[in-house]
Amino acid sequence: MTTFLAGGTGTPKLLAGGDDVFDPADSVVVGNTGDDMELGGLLVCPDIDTVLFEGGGVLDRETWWGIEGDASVTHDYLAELATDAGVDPGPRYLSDDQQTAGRDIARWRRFSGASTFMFLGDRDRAVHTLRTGLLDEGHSLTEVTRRLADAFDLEVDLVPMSDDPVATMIHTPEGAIHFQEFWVAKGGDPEVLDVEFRGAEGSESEAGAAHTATAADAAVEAIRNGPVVVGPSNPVTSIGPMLALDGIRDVLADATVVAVSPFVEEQAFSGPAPKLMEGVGYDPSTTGVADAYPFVDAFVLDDADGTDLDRPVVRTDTRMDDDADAARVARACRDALNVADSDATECDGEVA
Ligand code: FO1
Repeated sequence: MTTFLAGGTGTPKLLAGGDDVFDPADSVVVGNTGDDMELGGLLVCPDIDTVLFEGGGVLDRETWWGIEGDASVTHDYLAELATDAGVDPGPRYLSDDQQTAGRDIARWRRFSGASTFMFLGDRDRAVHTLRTGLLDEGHSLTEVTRRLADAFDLEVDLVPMSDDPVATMIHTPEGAIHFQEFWVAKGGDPEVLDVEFRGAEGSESEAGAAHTATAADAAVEAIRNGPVVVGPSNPVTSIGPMLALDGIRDVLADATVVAVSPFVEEQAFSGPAPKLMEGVGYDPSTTGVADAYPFVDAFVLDDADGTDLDRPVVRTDTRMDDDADAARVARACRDALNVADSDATECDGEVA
């Protein structure tokens, strides 16, 4: 069995092309839920859904979120009505009292349904409606995610990192904002002073939580049964929320883990990783990734990445533009797992 830690687009891309290397039927994917938000009463889980939709063959592969060719009837009409009603598209946070009232899992990331700053396609919205309905009936996010995975005929076992709320909050000079406001509404522009995983142990607002978030049992068990592959996801907001959970950090320390750097030395492939890493005090580079991942036993780096690390390295071309690229990176991950297991020192060169 292999366990993947997934968030953003890095690990989902690796999974999509790596199915000949890592048998999906023998893989567990632990999804980040720090990006999740409640919009108009619906729980949206972007990082879970990217894996769900990709595995179900319906992912919009232009954006790596949402459903390909999804209709936008509801979104368009809502935006039109809101404009006519003079309603700003938002993000429109509910009041502080409402942030911690109602369903627990949506704490600290509740936006009113009048917010149209995020696009929700019609079929995508149906997924959130079903998910939220089942949660309200008393099922855990793990149970609901597995039910949705059945509906999409997923081969992998997809589980969330936690059944409790953990909200990724970006601290900026203007105050703390939810990750989706930082990324979607503000295009990743604000200065990042810090990143908080609200609800996890040690977070600023932990005292206001119903209880401190714990890792989902299924996630802990999957990591314990590893080995574990961390794809080239953003270490801060895609993987960081998982590392903020004691249960996950503890089992990762004992597991065989390999990670793909999302950098080529100081150059990130895409997204806000450099700014976020600097914001939390890591060098925005492969060196910083290694510092953020003390539990990793071997790394996969790009051929052009000459970073000297204190752990074994396998090199390949880590750019993933298509499934063939992803298959190559998956093979390098498999080789890195072998290197980690055999405790070799360094294995350079193109991976077969
Ligand atoms: N990203 C955008 O840039 N704009 C959007 O309107 C948007 C809507 C959206 C709706 C559902 C969903 O699951 C994801 C969505 N995303 C959107 C992607 C998302 O903001 C991030 O890319 C992830 O949270 C990072 O993994």
